[in-house]
Amino acid sequence: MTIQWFPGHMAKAIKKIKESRKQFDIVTEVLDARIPLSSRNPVINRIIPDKPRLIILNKTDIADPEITSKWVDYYQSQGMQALPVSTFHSYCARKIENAIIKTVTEKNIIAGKKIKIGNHPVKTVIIGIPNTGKSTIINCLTGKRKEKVGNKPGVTRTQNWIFAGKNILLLDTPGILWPKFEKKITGYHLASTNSIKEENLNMEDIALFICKFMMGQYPENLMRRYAMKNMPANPAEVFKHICTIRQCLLPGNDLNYERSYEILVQEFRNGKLGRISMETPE
Ligand SMILES: Nc1nc2c(ncn2[C@@H]2O[C@H](COP(=O)(O)OP(=O)(O)OP(=O)(O)O)[C@@H](O)[C@H]2O)c(=O)[nH]1
Ligand SMILES: [Mg+2]
Repeated sequence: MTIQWFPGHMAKAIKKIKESRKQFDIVTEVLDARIPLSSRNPVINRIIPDKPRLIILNKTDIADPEITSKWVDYYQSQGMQALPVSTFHSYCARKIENAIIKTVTEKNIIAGKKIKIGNHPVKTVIIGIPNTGKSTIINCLTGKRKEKVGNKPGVTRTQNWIFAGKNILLLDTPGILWPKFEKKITGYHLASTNSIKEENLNMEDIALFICKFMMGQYPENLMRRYAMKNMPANPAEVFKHICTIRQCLLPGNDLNYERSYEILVQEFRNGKLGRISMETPE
């Protein structure tokens, strides 16, 4: 199955970001730390190629810590500031605030311009694919619950400027994807981590993808979560086992495989299977 999701509101959001790009000093790009390549939207580079960039790797609380630190090195080696965070940690706001100021001052020194933080606020757009935590980050920075957040893609629909203290102005934007994923696996990664609207997905297909990935890369986590003494020979056996231990039954006591697919996908997305990263830098 080929996965793709590019509704009209994303095309509109891209147009609006393009129109307002002169207004921001830097771009703060929020990635999902579990999939730092697949969650990077190539359109962003195309529409705002020339602004200093801060890469935030969010949701590190559910990503593999060793792999996350490799991703930080990877992006820094490409001349970008990369910051691993979890919005669930109390120091998140301070860390991001400092990184925004550092990005703008460092880049302005390089460009030979003088910048005095405090004279005028640093303006940054908070940009990224759906559901990476952009609005949650803005709420952390402002200390308010002003921006609507939700554990599904496509929550933010409008673009708003919001003050975070005196020094920083933030523009919240809707999550944006792009018209065609070059690699099929990108769609699977985005679907696994909940950045594609569910009505565009086949749950069995995604569950199978996650199951095979876990069997290959994190077998102990899968066995631990579902109390399996040995790894079953194939995904079908894993789902049968989940049905049995979670009592997923249909009337007449047939196994409810659909339910087991939902269980695996939801628990993977919520970090119940442990701290998992789906992509590693080459
Ligand atoms: N585990 C984990 N979940 C997070 C973190 N930050 C945000 N979330 C959750 O991710 C979900 C999406 O958060 P939002 O802030 O609405 O994401 P968004 O990027 O604004 O999403 P759109 O507006 O749909 O593009 C919510 O359920 C948040 O609670 C984090 O650091 N760790
Ligand atoms: Mg949002």
